[in-house]
Amino acid sequence: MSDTSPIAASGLENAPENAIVTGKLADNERLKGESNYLRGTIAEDLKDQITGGFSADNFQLIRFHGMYQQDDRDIRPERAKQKLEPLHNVMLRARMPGGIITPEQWLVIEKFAEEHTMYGSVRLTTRQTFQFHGVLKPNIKNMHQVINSAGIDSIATAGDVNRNVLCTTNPVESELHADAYEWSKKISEHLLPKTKAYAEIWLDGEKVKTTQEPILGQNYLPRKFKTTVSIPPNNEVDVHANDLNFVAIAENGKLIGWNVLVGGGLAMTHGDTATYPRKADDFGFIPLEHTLIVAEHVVSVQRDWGNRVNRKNAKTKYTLDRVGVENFKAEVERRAGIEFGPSRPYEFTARGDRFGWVEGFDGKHHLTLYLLSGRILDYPNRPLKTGLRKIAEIHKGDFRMTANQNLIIAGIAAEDRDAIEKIAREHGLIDDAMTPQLKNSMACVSLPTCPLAMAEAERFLPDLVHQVETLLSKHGVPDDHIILRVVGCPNGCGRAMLAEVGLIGKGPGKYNLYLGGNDIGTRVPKIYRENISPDQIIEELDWLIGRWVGERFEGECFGDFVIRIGVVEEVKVSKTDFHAPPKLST
Ligand code: SRM
Ligand code: SF4
Repeated sequence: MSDTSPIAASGLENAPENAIVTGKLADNERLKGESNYLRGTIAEDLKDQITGGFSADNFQLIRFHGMYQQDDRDIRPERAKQKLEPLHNVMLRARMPGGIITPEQWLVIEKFAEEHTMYGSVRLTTRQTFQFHGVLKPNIKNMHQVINSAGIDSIATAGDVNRNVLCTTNPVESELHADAYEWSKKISEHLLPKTKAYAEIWLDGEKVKTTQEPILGQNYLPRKFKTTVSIPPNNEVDVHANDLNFVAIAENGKLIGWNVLVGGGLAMTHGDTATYPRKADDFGFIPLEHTLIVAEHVVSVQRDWGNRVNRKNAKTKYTLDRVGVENFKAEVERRAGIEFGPSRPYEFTARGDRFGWVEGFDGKHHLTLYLLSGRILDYPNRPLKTGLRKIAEIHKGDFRMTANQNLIIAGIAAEDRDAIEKIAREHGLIDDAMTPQLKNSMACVSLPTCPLAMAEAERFLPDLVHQVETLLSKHGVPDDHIILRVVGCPNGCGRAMLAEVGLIGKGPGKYNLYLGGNDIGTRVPKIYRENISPDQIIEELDWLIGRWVGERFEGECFGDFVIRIGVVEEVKVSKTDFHAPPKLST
């Protein structure tokens, strides 16, 4: 493989001139290409007990198997002082399309977390799955075998592939949810890598030579790729954070097809204006029978036209901005042999979880629990993990993880409601003192496990929310809320770049403050203050909330208000507006 030529061997005949970025390929391209379909030397590395880590390329390759090598940053300096290598361990992220898990599976993962991880927690993520943090090398293979025996795997939850497919969780609306969930599983299966490397390495599966990856290609995708299935009016999955979105269109309560939205994504790099959060574009309507072929060819066009030279500009959102939305769409149509129809009308009106009890279309009951940052542990006076274990022991329905890091105990018979609510209350899983503000606040993991964190997020959130609650009370609106999200760095894992108030870590104790997203997740916010401390954040929010309460129109959300009064300008087209300096008013 030449390091200056494009990887794509096909799909070039109709490509616009700038479809292929030439130049020295990113090193990840070499390591994927040489990996023998994601095997590398992981199996050999696993036997090396001299180090707790993975060497060279395997450090990256284990991601395709759903793991990241980490170490606890709180204890890193102390270990360095003692001349010890960092306490290497892995974080595992499971594959769970639509976030549904049975009580039996829950008991298995909870037991593993308790007995074999450094932190003992099960961490629900913003993409409807769970993570174990702190699994030491001798336990890794066992971990895969344990979760696999419960029917769970971690294939392609990280790396340059299609990740866990999200699906609107709340099962109350109609049969639409059941249908949408089935599609999320089909899409996930269809786009999975076909290599048997996972089974071979972790499950002692038969060695089967892989000869091709028909959809992803030998070098897999240029970068991570994310897909959702959503059911309006709920935008809980935050479609604009994702490369590919199937928005359900129904007639007479029956799912008939999708509007397909392509090219969303939230990450950026501080100081690099060639990177920015971007909303997805609406390609139009397709009937159900075109779902898999369209998914396949949005992926294949991105596979062939995505930037393999610069990983910071490699996601689908940048490919669209480089080649043009119409060119990308036309190529998907040509390869899939379909035409997108005109978009069908739909509306998002919410994206929060519906906390507490709701009754479903089938007469079953569902209980949505708020779990601060999705971290399930036994805290003093709030033994959340024990509570969920007790619920799992008697629950006959399922558990559904939401894209807001929360959990729905779903499918409860009327006669079991009281018993489950009693356990939830006794273990702090339901607490009537939780405010709407708390329930609409979210943070990414950040320190101590995330190697990319620049500032605290999950550990900063409780104090921050408490202060915002105090401001709302001070201004006389204790039951109102603002969509508030904090992330420890501009990668944006807690989706701050779709929040009304988004905080992005800049350095220890310092954040950039973004304002002007909306409450339904259809607008990217813009920077308002740079590099400020928690006290300065509260000072700014104090006067802004005061004005919002005093001057807002009826029902006007905070994000709409700050744009209307000119605190920040609206981001309409990310590429040009997001980094543009504010226009000076004359
Ligand atoms: Fe993320 C990398 C955690 C959702 C954008 N993300 C990471 C890593 C693995 C750090 C690393 O590369 O070593 C973090 C591990 C922290 C830890 O200790 O657990 C991490 N991301 C998370 C989770 C757990 C945050 C959470 O609090 O729930 C989410 C797991 C999702 C999942 O289950 O698959 C998570 N990450 C997201 C999202 C939100 C979403 O997808 O809805 C985004 C923004 C959307 C997007 O992709 O644009 C996101 N994570 C990133 C990026 C930037 C990607 C880019 O386009 O440049 C990175 C860094 C990277 O890939 O180089 C990253
Ligand atoms: Fe880590 Fe940054 Fe993602 Fe937070 S946003 S989990 S700090 S990569």
